[in-house]
Parts: sequence; structure tokens; C-alpha cells
Amino acid sequence: MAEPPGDRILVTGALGQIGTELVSSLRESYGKDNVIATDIRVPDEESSFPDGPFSNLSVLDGTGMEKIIQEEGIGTVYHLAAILSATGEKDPELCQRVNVGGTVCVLEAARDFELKVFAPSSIAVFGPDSPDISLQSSPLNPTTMYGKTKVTGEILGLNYWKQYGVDVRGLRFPGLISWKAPAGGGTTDYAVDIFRAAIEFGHYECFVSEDTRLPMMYMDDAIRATERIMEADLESLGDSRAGYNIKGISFTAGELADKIAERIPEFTCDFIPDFRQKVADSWPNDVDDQPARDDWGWKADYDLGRMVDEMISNIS
Ligand code: NAD
Ligand code: AKB
Repeated sequence: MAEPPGDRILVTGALGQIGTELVSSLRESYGKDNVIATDIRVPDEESSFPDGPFSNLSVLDGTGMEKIIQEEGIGTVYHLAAILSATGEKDPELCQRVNVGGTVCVLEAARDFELKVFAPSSIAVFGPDSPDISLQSSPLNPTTMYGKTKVTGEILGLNYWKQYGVDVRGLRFPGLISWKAPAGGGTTDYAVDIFRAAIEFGHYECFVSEDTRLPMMYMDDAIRATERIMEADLESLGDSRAGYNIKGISFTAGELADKIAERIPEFTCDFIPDFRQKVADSWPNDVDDQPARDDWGWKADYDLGRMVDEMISNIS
């Protein structure tokens, strides 16, 4: 392995739901010019984001990635580019190509240039045989293509650490709820879309049933968890390093609609499940995150009420 070309940060998939917030947070911590945002898309002309360096890059372009790493003096990659579960069920081949192929490109570059990598996993690694509250050690038998690519990502990440010493870290994010950027084609998108619909139209048609309960998390907690695990001492991380369970909030779609209606009394919600119901039914209700608590002191801050208040006041 060569020396890292520098200590700047590269973010892939930076225009997505997480990237939009993570790039801003990293720029506050490390300086605007030290965080290079990249995506296969280009930013909207009217958008103020990304307020700093941006390059057009596909994560499947290994040569282009290595060129940016060398030219920009990169030492750490936050690898966010992916195809999420709902889009992945519609186009499983694209999902496999981007999620597995992109991760291999990033890990190979990290191996060549001795880079540190954050590569998120998902609660989608669990399948129908997992307990309602899935443990770190519960079986990983997902039925979706997206879930299978996330299991592969964790296996690859741990393998690159054990075989080549690449410092790869990851979290099994629950469904993330945020207001700055739209959700990007996942099954948990209803828990984001419902807020804008409630505020703009007073009504939402939810694509999962009222009693669907899934693990979720407010974005501020997810960004904090990402920064925490990346700052954690190397020795504190165990074999879960490529995909720690992190617990946020667990609620049903009906409970979410009720909480919103407490704040917006005219709000109504219909529940009309589509193909995403099957995906949601294959995932656990919640996760247990004891190893993340023990190894690097993880604890979420937001409960359902606080998250709903923040979403409504920020969107309004
Ligand atoms: P997103 O869909 O909002 O953003 C992904 C970004 O990747 C998009 O901007 C897209 O243009 C880009 N992209 C797609 N193909 C690309 C390619 N070939 N090259 C470069 N960029 C490409 O996703 P997100 O919600 O920001 O998720 C980021 C990561 O976090 C993913 O790995 C996802 O699996 C994981 N995750 C997200 C959630 C969530 O609820 N948002 C939950 C669990 C895990
Ligand atoms: C999705 O629904 O696909 C994502 C996830 C939980 O990984 N939000």
C-alpha cells in the first residue's frame, strides 16, 4: 500500500438524502475546501448545495476515482452512492452493479492508497427469519436484492480490513427521516414523504399498511453516529466494524400519522399498500444495538415526538 495522497475527504453519492447533510457537517468540521462532494448526477442549478468542491463521478469508474483521489489529496472516503431497496426491487441488476461494483471500486482504491472508508449498511441486511428485535448477531438472510448487496458490502468491508488492513467502518442505518433532501427510492420513504404531504395538502396516501412497524432514525442522530464511529479508536471496534446495528425510533405508520395529526389536526392519511409492503414485511420491527453502545458509546437522542416536532417546524 502507498501512503494516502493527503488528508482531504471524498464523498460519493453526495447529492442524496444522507450526502446532502453529511457533506455540510463534514465541511463544518474539516473546512469547506477539504471535502470533495461527488455524484453521478450534477447539482440543481437553483440549489445552494453543494456549497464547495464538486466533481461528477460514477463509483463504477475506478480510474476516474483514483485520479480524483490523487489529484485532490484524499485520505478518507465516505461511500454513500447506492441504489436503495424500492428502486432495487424494480431493477435488481442495476442495484447489484452499483452497490457491489461501486463498493469494490472504493475498497480497491482504499487498498491502493491506504484510505480510511465509511461504507453504510442497512437494516435491510435482515430477512423474514430475523427476530422482531434483531440483534447484531441475528441471521442475515435478506430476500431483497438491496439487502443482499448490503450483506455483501459488510462481508467485503470486514475482509478488506482482515486481509489488507483497510480501515473500513459501517453502520446498519435504520430508515432515515430528514427534511433537507428527499428520500432516494427506499421502502422507508413514506416516513419522510408523509410530512411534506401533511403540510402542503393535509393528506397522504401511505404505501404500507397502518400496522407496519420498522426501525427508523432522525438524520441528526445518523450523522452523529457516522462521525462517532469514524472518530472511534481503532482498538475499540470489534468484528461488527463493517455494520454495527444502531437503534433509533421504532413506530408503526399509523402511530406516525397519529403523531402528525396531533400537531396538524386536519391531517388525514389513507393506507394503500403497494409492492413495498412485501419489502417492509421482510424487515425487523426494531434492532438491538448493544455492541455499538459497548464498543464506541452509541446512544440516539431523538424520540418520536421530538423528531415529528423538528420535521414539522423545519418543513413549515
Ligand atoms: P440516496 O438514494 O438519497 O443517494 C444516493 C446517491 O447516489 C444519489 O445522489 C445518486 O445520484 C448517487 N448514485 C447512484 N448511482 C451512482 C453511481 N453509479 N455513481 C455515483 N453516484 C451514484 O441514498 P441515501 O439515502 O443518501 O443513502 C446513502 C447510503 O446510505 C446508501 O448506501 C444506502 O444504502 C445507505 N442507507 C440509507 C438509508 C436511508 O434511509 N436513507 C438507510 C439505510 C442505509
Ligand atoms: C430503504 O428503505 O431502502 C432504506 C434502507 C432502510 O436501507 N431507507
